[in-house]
Amino acid sequence: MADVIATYYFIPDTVTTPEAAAEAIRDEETTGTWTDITTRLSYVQRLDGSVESVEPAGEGYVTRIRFPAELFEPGNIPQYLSIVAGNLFGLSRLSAVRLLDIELPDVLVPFRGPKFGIQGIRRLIGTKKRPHVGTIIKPKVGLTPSDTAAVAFQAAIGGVDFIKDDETLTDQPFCPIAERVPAVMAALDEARSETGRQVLYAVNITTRADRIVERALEAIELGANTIMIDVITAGFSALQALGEEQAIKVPIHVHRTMHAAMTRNPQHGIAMRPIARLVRMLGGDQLHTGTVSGKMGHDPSLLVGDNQALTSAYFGMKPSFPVASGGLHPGKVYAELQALGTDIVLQAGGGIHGHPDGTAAGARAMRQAVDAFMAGVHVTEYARDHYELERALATWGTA
Ligand code: RUB
Ligand code: CA
Repeated sequence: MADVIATYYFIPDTVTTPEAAAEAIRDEETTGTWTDITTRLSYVQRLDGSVESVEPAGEGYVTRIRFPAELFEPGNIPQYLSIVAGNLFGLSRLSAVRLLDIELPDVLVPFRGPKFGIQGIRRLIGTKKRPHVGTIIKPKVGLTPSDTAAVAFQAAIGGVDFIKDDETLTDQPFCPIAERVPAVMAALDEARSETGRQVLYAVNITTRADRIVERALEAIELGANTIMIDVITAGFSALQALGEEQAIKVPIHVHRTMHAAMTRNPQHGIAMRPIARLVRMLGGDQLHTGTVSGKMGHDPSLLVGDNQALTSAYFGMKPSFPVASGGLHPGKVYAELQALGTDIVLQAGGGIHGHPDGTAAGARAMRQAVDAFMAGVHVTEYARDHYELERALATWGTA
């Protein structure tokens, strides 16, 4: 039976050799503890695992550790994480340790992946190649349902493909789902009768795990054509419940708020790549992975690989749509598409609703910036006869 391989970056403490530090991870996460134990009967040895390699890297080392597949309960993601991303983070023999990637054998991947994926979402919207443009309704909280719907209408007639709630808007009394979803969907129907274009609206159904499927089904009953989950705060099991629920027949948009507590320190924590793999396996159709030029800051070389974890061949699963979001505006579209390719959702909140001529003009400017890229025309050149784009570039520049 093939086993699990987890790759870690680590820095040992001053008195521990790199090999001993890697063995400490293996021992803690398999059959060992801090001292020899009398209850370690001989037949337990098959579950020991092994340190496959330890190589110098930067200020520390990279190790590949093999964990026997039998240690894992198939399909139980919390239990997988308690092994490959568990107690090891607190071991004092390592001054820093970061999970970089995880390889699973097929027996441990009894998951179906996204129901829609990139092609399924493209079919819903009616696109073939071009990047999708999305927006986050801003202000992120505070608007009433009818004002939320009014902003959604403007974004839709301006040409966005996708509209979403922000991560902190769920079902607060100032904008309850029961009123927000019908209001936004009616606005999008009205926009469709003007433009002929279907726009997706992802309502944030994040809630306690035991109620999340119920809330998703309620939102769909109210007309939602996409649902959104904050996967790190809600938990991977909550996403799994949504992904495996056959009655949910709409795409799942996955926001990753709180991820930076794990991903930001390059020497410690959990990299985005294993998070992306889990989200795809568990049914996320779209996932925020970051931008090369936005407000959150990412290493472009890692981001391309993270997006590939969503899109390259993986146990026959559909590819998930990577979402670039955070501080984007029309002047940044070229850099994003140049680095990340065109199978991407570009989202702009402030970069659409902050346009000096309002939301519809902001949406048009984003679409024009995408059209410029697809036509191979420089954005400043394209702006000469595209007024909304010209105004956006004059406001925010092209850096
Ligand atoms: C972006 C926004 C998203 C962030 C999250 O708004 O609301 O929550 O992109 O970051 P704006 P990430 O376009 O106004 O900056 O996508 O990196 O997880
Ligand atoms: Ca946000």
